[in-house]
Amino acid sequence: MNVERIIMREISLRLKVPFRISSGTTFERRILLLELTDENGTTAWSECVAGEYPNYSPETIDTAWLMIREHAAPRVMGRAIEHPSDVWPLLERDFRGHKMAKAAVEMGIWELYARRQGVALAHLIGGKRSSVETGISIGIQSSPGALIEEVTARLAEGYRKIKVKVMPGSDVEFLSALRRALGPDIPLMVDANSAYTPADIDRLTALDRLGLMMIEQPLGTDDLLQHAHLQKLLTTPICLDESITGPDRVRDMLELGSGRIVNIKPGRVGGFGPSIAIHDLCLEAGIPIWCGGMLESGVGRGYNLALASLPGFTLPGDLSPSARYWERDIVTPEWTMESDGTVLLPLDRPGTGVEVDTGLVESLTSRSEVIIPG
Ligand code: OSB
Ligand code: MG
Repeated sequence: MNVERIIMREISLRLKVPFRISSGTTFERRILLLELTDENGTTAWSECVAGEYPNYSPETIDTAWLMIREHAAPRVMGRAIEHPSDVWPLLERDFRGHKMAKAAVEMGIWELYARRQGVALAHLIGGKRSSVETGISIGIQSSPGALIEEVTARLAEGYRKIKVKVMPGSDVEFLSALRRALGPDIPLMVDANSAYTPADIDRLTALDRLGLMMIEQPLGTDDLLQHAHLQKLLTTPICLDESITGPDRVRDMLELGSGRIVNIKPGRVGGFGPSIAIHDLCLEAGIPIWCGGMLESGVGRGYNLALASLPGFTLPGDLSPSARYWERDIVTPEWTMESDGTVLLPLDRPGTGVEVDTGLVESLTSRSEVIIPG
């Protein structure tokens, strides 16, 4: 296979409801899409998950745009690619960081390969499931009452896991009220996006008493050692998100005891190659995993859903249907959720199984650029 052209586009998509996490609020997503074409004219779309601001990761859509154009795309274009699993090593050699930029290119090549073979992306990577269990990630709310109302509505829709964003001041009081209102059995977890430090131990031990499924990324990205100290003090499993930038960080986590659950986001770790490596490591080590999200459009969502079909993904992912985010998604059909909180994988169709609404994308495009080999 030979990638002969990549078109980069930036589109803008307004969220139905602003999404607030400890480090900032997103109203509108600026999304970087790639359209890859091979020597036969087969095309595939992929999405870069880098955000508007460097508050989750050092990467932004603007750094990713530059790195894809100048480094990631030129490395893989105009050369024979035997198999998509060859792309991750190619992008890692003497090329540090920029995992989200690399992932957009790497994952696009998996999709392109699946489409030219006429197989489902989930099947290509060894997925075994035909549907995946879905949870929802709920942004920081204005009051405990508002949170209770929101969670009640979402449980009624069928979601299998409720993740609530927290930060100091919007945490213990909110979650205690939620537990009192909805009882000890609802599948509840929190995500701090690094909002705490070891000095917040009292808040963290208060959260520990609420019977949560896990506490996601309480401390800083680079604080694997501090997470290990914290995990020893807590009964609740720590789940790492930002800290896991690749398989090596999972090995560190295992050796140090920094956490007991891993959130895999293929965009964060550099694509499907490293995601599958992390999946295999965790399966071997008995570490439960689930697939996280980055408020993707239906394009990126298709990749996350395919990945979550691998056998190690035993916990519900942040894989909500299109209508949770957008008035109108850019794919057809849109992603929908069954009343039992599962999303069905369109395994009878090639690739992710959805098609991009190119007319809609064109109308949302604010800039585009064509990359050709050479
Ligand atoms: O930490 O998981 C996170 C969104 C943007 C940045 C970071 C995170 C999130 C989410 C949203 O939690 C999950 C989703 O896509 O629904
Ligand atoms: Mg997270």
